[in-house]
Amino acid sequence: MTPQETQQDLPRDLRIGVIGVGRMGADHVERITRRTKGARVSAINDFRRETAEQVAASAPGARVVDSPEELIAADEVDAVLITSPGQFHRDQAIACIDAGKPVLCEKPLAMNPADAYDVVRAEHASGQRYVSLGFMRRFDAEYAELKDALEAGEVGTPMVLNCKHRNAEVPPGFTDAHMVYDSAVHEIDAISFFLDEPATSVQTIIPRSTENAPDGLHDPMLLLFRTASGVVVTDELYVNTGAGYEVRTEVVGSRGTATIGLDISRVTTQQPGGTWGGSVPADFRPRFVAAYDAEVQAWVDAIAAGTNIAERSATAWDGYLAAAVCDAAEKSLTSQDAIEVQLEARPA
Ligand code: ISE
Repeated sequence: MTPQETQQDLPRDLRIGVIGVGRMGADHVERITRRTKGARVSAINDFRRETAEQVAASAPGARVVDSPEELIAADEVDAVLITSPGQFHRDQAIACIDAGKPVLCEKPLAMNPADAYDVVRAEHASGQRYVSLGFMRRFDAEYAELKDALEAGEVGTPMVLNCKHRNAEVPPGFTDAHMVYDSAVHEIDAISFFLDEPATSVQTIIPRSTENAPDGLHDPMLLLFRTASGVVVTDELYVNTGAGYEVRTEVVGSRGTATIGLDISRVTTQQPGGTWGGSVPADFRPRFVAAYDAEVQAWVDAIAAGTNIAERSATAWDGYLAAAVCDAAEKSLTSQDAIEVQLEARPA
């Protein structure tokens, strides 16, 4: 065998183009460059060119390109990771489908159900599966364990799901719509993931707000969901605690309960004065780093295996379901009434 033939037979790294390298995108570039096997970053785009150049400097071989369209079309891009703001996801995901390139799109798939449904239809019309959606919690070890326990019937029939989602702080400009489409969207997907059925109605309940919240933000906020089989889900969202990042899920079943996110290992009970304390992660990146790593690796492996979408990954349809539930939650913000989720038919 000549050296040339050996070279050709070696599996080539998947060349990933990353659109949007703010906080999350830069994190993904670092992950792909240092920890993901069988992949490298080949192109980067950000509307702030200087940011793109800074991040590209840390990824050997990555070229900065001028626009998302140019990145998606580039020959040296085999697959695309979208981490731009949510309002651009529809067009960028559809451009990837049109270019025949697998795409991992960060959540949300879109900022309204109509846009999300457009992505579902475009993928369906292409006759291929291209779109993975970045609901990384599906790849978290505790989430996976709870899912397996539910499937094995360990707590019997689920009746109630209690969720908590607390951030130390959120970026400037965060609105009630972001609380729904950016934060609660994770629990909305978790409902489908854990229960194998989406929420069919949602009611928003607004208590008095924290003084840490910027003017006009309803923080905290409670969401009450129902599913077709009769499960009730509560979600307490509080995104300006000033403390740390806490994500908990408790399932109340007919034969027992199961809780994840307690982080007992971090809790100390022997502090002076008998206080019960401990520490929580600063934000979602340290808390879910292993989940993000596993999600991106599973995506790269699925593309290498020719399936494009990892088995546990959320799909465009999951993104559409989440957007439809977010839409009902947003409508409920004004009236605080329970709003039914409106769904289009799933393309057959
Ligand atoms: C953020 O965008 C995320 O996706 C985090 O996982 C979530 O916890 C946070 O609330 C969002 O703002």
